[in-house]
Amino acid sequence: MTRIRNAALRAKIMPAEQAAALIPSGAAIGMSGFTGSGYPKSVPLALASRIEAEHAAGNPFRVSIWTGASTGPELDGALAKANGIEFRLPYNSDPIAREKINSGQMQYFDMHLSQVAPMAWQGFLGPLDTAVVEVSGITADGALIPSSSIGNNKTWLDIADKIILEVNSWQSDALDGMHDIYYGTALPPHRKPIPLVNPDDRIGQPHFRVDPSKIVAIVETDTPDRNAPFAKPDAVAEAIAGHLLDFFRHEVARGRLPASLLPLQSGVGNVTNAVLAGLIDGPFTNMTAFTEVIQDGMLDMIEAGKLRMASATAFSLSPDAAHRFNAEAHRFRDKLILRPQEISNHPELVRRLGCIAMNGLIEADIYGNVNSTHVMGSRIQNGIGGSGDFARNASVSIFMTPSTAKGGKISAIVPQAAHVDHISQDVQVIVTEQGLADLRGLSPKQRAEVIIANCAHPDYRPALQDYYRRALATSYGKHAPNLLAEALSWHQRFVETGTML
Ligand code: 0RQ
Repeated sequence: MTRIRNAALRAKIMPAEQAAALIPSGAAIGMSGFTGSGYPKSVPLALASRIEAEHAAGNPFRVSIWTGASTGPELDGALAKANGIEFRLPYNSDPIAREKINSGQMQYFDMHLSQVAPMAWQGFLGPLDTAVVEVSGITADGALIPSSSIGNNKTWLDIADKIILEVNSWQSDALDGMHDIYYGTALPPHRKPIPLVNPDDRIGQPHFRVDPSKIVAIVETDTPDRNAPFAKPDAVAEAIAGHLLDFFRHEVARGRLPASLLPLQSGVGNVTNAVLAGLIDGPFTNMTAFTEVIQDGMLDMIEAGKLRMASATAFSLSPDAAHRFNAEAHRFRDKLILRPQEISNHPELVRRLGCIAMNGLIEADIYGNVNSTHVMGSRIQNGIGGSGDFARNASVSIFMTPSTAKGGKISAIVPQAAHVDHISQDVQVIVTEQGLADLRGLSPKQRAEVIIANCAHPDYRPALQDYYRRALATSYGKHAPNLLAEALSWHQRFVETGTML
């Protein structure tokens, strides 16, 4: 049965090439997509081919791409390869786009994910020419049934001059009803409280409203989401998860966390997936998640009866889990809610619900300032994503990492972070496979001692202790002692020799 149940809109069905031809050079395009789910899979490829042809003919052609977060190779990869992206926001993890950004060929504005929609509405990002949005269907009265991510789609559909829809029949039709689109946000000075007090509250409607006169093209697809596989947790990930579970048990025993914990936010990646796997076997029950992405581990926790429900803006599943989910989506219908990212990541809601935030990091310094984004202070890895939305507002803000990177040549604990995304006030707990540092209530000097003792790798611990002792003796100030001429010397040594050792 067709997914496009509105007869007038069926008349707008066309091939992707014809739809891509409607996008002019220089356009800003608001695309759907969040961590490899729900991104358009056909129009961006057609646009990339068109750009390549224009470039071959000697004509300049580049566009700006705004999304929810990361997408898939058919979008970021193809357009970056075609040298077609002039400007990108708010998050990228595609390797080709990363290389273009780091070699200076693409502008990138990496930003808090909750702030994209309000900034777009305020006009700070400029006009939006076209929205290209994947949906899983269109109702008889012309409303749009969202896909496997929501991201910023509500905003793109509202503010774009014209709209191209991809209707993807690969997406489960049981997604219909899982979404909660809140239309009550306003700009200052007209903002009202967002009426969500529990992670499972529904405050909006299941479908996007859309002005049909703005829809210029509809493209039918039947293509899977990117769905990167997760590695099986290794010993390092399992050790990190073990320290964190001990911490949760301890906090529950002390009466500082309830037995069901607090709504969980979990970044993507193998370490966070290992933590979720650990929670299945742990003593905590009736848990909830108020997070950005629903990963394999959360589906497993629901099936194990440990997680009561999860609220997010997108799925981020391995191919196996996506297959399982698509076959049995109806079983998860009352346990999963997908929301716009300005709601899933809203600081007001994260603070009200008291989330437990668990995110990865690139490096932390001995005072607990965290760099999530820039390798050696200048090469972007991905972006800050939602980590800042959650870290500052969570009731427990946890950052996790292996204690070394690149086979031991880089220490994740350094004298001074070469770039700071999360200041020490937003970093309450740091965990590596070596151990856990609970930094709450500690001064900078107290923090330095526990971070070095508990989190640093033994190969780097003596050098960190030596640096700290000398800084304490001779630093200009003794509040957060540093040796200015030496603080970034570990990074410089890596750049020059390929190792911090
Ligand atoms: O590089 O893939 O080339 O080997 O960074 O590192 O250890 O696999 O860990 O996948 O959890 O990523 C901070 C990047 C960690 C991620 C970061 C290199 C390492 C590897 C990945 P390779 P790991 P993870 C929810 C919240 C910001 C956004 C966020 C991130 C690669 O967690 O992007 O939190 N966070 N969003 O080798 C040099 C170091 C390094 C290093 C790691 N110190 N120096 N390279 N790497 N540490 C999700 C969203 O917002 C959508």
